Amino acid sequence: MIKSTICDIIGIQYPVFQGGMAWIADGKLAAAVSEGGGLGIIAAGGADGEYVRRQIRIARELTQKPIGVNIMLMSPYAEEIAQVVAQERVQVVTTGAGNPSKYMQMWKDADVKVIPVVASVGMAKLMTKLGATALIAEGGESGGHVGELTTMALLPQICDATTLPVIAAGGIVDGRGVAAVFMLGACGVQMGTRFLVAQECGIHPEYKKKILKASDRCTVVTGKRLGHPVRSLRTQFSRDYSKAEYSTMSDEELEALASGALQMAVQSGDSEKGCFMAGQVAAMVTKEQTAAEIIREIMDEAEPVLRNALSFVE
Ligand code: TUI
Repeated sequence: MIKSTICDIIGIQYPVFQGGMAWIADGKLAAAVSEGGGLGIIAAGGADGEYVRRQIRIARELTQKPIGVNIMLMSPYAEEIAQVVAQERVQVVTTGAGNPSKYMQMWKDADVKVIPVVASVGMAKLMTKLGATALIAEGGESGGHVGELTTMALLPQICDATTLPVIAAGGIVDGRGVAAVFMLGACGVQMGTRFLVAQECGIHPEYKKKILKASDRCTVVTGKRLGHPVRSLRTQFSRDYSKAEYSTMSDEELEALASGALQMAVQSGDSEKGCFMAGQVAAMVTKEQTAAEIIREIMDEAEPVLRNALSFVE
């Protein structure tokens, strides 16, 4: 049985977070992950505060265990969602794609544990100073909005820069990944791509099919020109978008091409116009399982890998 400090801090059984995937991670998925012993996280994505409040209540109908909310800080609704999180006294808030400094005091006053995603050492130091509970170090292997550094390079640097517990994200899909990031100093993992095919994940079946059929080089990063690099599956959409990025198309037109593309993938599975966000490990996701089975399986796999690590020591 693998346990770590983050389990005691949050009150969860296994040190596994489900990534806050925009338009995907709803109250139902989050509740299934929390019931399975991990931390289920509702993604606010580009939705408003009332959507998030509804999802929190849906999750709470399904589980009494701790849940989290992820706020994508580039969202125009970030401020109202930050308040919903405090009002609803959600146990954990995670943040992404920005700097959550201005909300930290409000969350701490409401007893909400703050676990920001950091993609740089500078942000890790700032969040430590401002009283975060833990940090998520997310490498660019992940799906969705990506930072520059890989998990292998970022994680030990974040661990050296903070006294807080660090959860690793980006490129983790099985027990080997869990064991590897524990060796680099993490005390927990966050996975997104693996949970895309959880039975409780309500994305369009075509999205799940694409993940299950993915191969090693099937993801690509687009969006660098506008400063929001996003990793997604190679599809007609990603090819069209890449082409447009290197054309004379205006930034506004480019923005319009991407807007709504993730929702299109999630809700209609449309590979012409949809952006199917996924991490580099998509090829290693080979079967649909319940969230609880996914968590148990990776934990069961990690244990012998960690035990065997000693065999390398004379
Ligand atoms: O946020 C994510 N992943 C996401 S958000 C998202 S929704 C979206 N839709 C369209 C365009 C863009 C996004 C899809 N995937 N991951 C967490 C993450 N946070 N990765 C990197 C960062 C990050 C980056 C910069 C965190 C902090 C940061 O600080 C910036 C600063 O102000 O210094």
